[in-house]
Amino acid sequence: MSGTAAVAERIEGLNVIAGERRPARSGATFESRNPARAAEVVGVFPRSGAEDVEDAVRAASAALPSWRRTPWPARGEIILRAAQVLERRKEEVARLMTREMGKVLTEARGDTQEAVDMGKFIAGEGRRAFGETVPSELRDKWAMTMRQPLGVVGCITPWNFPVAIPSWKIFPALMAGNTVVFKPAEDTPACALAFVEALEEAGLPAGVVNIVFGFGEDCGEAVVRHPGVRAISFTGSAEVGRHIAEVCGSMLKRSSLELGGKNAIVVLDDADVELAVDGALWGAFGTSGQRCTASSRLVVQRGAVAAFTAHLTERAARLRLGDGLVDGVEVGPVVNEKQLHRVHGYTEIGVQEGAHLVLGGEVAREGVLAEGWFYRPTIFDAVRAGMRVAQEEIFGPTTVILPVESIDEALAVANGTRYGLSASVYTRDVRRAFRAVNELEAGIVYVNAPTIGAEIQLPFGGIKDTGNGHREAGRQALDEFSEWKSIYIDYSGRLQRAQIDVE
Ligand code: UN1
Repeated sequence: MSGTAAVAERIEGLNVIAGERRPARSGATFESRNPARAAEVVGVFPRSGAEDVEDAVRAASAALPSWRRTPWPARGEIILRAAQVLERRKEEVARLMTREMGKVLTEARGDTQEAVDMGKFIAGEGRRAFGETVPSELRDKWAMTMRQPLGVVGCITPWNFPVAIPSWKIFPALMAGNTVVFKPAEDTPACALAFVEALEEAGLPAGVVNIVFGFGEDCGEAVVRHPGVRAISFTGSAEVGRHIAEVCGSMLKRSSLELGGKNAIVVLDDADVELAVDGALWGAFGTSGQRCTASSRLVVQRGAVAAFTAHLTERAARLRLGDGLVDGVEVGPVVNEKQLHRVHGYTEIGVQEGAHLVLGGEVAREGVLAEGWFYRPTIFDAVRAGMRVAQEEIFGPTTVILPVESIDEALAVANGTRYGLSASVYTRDVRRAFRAVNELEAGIVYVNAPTIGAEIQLPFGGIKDTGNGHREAGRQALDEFSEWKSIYIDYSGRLQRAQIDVE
């Protein structure tokens, strides 16, 4: 692989509505830029408004009757083919992703692979999608269930996993027989278009997935408020999620929300400290810390804290920053200038709160790094549980070390946030491991591995303010996008009254 990023073409993206390429009705556009070289425009996309969303919902509604009648296995075949297209185009999609949102190429390949995995996995539901058949209390009567689609669903996705997260939502939505209006993050429109192109190439009928590019306030909001959209699946900030839940609640519309995290790695004093350092390094600084699952808190028992902090700091200081397309680069930029300011703002907050800055804490400006939005891997130690840097989601390459005395204190500190997505424990003691697994308040728990790295065959999601009780991925993904229908078939030829004519 060559060491430098080739100058690539600029994409002229358009909405995909009813299978047609369309600009925004207003003619407005916006640019997507490469965060490693802010001057480079990756593409220009329509800045859609409510009228474009109206067109997209209309197209999705028109496509619904035929798509929901398409047999489940036939829908599954199309999803499987889309996964195969992404697999074939993996390198191209990954390079586009690195250019568009900055994660290093190996991670961009992983993101694309996660979508391939999701497609292959959920396509199999085309020949399962089990319902129940249960006994009836009456003679010559059957009782059973089947899944039914919701209708038109809105999928609103973030920039940090710009192919994987759309796949978690759109593949299962389609599998269950829904049609989709897709509003991807304004930072990653090109990746979203690549995902939709894979579906098109796989033979998805026109109008079944419609993509409207644009911003949350004028485009996302219109999707959420549209009465023709029966459900919203959203991944993003807690603030926006709360707003979506309120709007959907007032409209009696389903919303499934995957929001913030402040995920803790607990390192107990009997842990393999080197293994824990490996995990913390990957969990905190992978994707420049821009994962909902990032290991943004490191809760370390007193006996391990000196060695852990020293080794982690030494290793993090050596991480190579740069353009993720360049061989050997380990940490890419943050996604945009606003995030860069936000991350630095939290460094200032931590310093003011009296946390001890042991590494980083500044924008990286030397050489070509000055052309992009790079922030140095940042570590605070001697952090107390109540500090804002220990409570609020920073979504950047910043992690905090919280020293604790005992496993009781470790679990209390780990559980002491509003979020509950992912958590991990490092220990060699099976009793302590199982206790932590049982008591950590999180939707996902790891033992001797960091808080990132969920696989698509298990459900993904969190408790407390991380969400509103839904799960993505796994077989549970279908629950988000389907209703149960209960069916009674009486073949007795006479009126039988439930609860009354029983024997
Ligand atoms: C996210 O950050 O929103 O478990 C998704 C992980 C990835 C997915 C992260 N498989 O870290």
